[in-house]
Amino acid sequence: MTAETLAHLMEESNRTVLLTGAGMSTESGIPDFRSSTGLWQNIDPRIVASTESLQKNYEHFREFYQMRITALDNCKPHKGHLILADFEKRGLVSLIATQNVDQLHQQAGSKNVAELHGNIVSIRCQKCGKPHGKEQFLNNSICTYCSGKLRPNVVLFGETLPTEAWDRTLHEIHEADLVIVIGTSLEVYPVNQLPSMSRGKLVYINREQTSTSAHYSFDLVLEGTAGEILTDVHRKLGDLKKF
Ligand code: BV8
Repeated sequence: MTAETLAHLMEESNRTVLLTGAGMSTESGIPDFRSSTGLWQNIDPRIVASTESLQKNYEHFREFYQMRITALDNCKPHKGHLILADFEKRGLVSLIATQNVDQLHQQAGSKNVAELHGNIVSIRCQKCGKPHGKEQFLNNSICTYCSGKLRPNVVLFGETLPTEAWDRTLHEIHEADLVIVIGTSLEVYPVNQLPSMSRGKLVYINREQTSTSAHYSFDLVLEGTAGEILTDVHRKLGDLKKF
């Protein structure tokens, strides 16, 4: 019933925006942050993923991101990512605003992706901002130009979000008549303000119930994994649109 309901909502919508989080990537082998198997169960994000850690704890910071960047080499988009790219191709999705830093949406073929928290696959110098290669970060190099510290282009706790991605997302959410939130606990500000900015229908897809769904008045909540739910919706759309 609920997958079919979502298929109908998507078919009727003129502009659908997706908001994804780490739960969209766990089926690709990338751990999330706050579920029982999440990264923050054993690591304090303030020690490894904040502006303070970059300044005062650089070795810890660098080790944490070297581990995450290396782990990405064995991860690829799963069926759910490929289905979202197919939805975009068929004009059913206009933007994916993601908190994910792994670029799996783009690897799956999605073109309109706003990286609200940046990514860990590109590197820059913290001091002069010049781009550097991933290998230079992985082998503990310093900036070629100013000897500054190298860091991934990820938005750390305490950093502002990229203006272009944020503004584009705000505009799209404002115009959307359907916003589908997939695999995020909505704990992180300011992304967690986005669903309440939607004037359209609001749908939540998550593996488990979180306190979140109580906060937001979702029109529809689908409990289960992104992969299985998106597969069901894709099948139902096929029945509807004969595509
Ligand atoms: C800013 C980069 C202002 C790191 C990330 C006190 C109160 C409120 C706010 C604050 C506060 N103190 C500080 C703040 C602000 C802070 C913040 O919100 N902190 C929170 C945590 C308390 N925010 C910031 O600092 C932001 N910047 O506010 O700037 C400013 C203004 C002027 C000048 C300077 C600054 C920056 C936030 C960005 C931080 N960076 N990532 C990295 O990734 O390495 S956040 C990090 O959390 C990731 O990006 C991640 O994507 C994001 C959100 O997490 P989720 O994606 O939701 O993941 P989570 O594990 O939580 O949930 C996944 C869900 O999926 C689970 O429910 C799980 O059950 C489900 N799931 C799992 N598998 C599946 C599934 N569902 C379906 N299918 C599955 N297969």
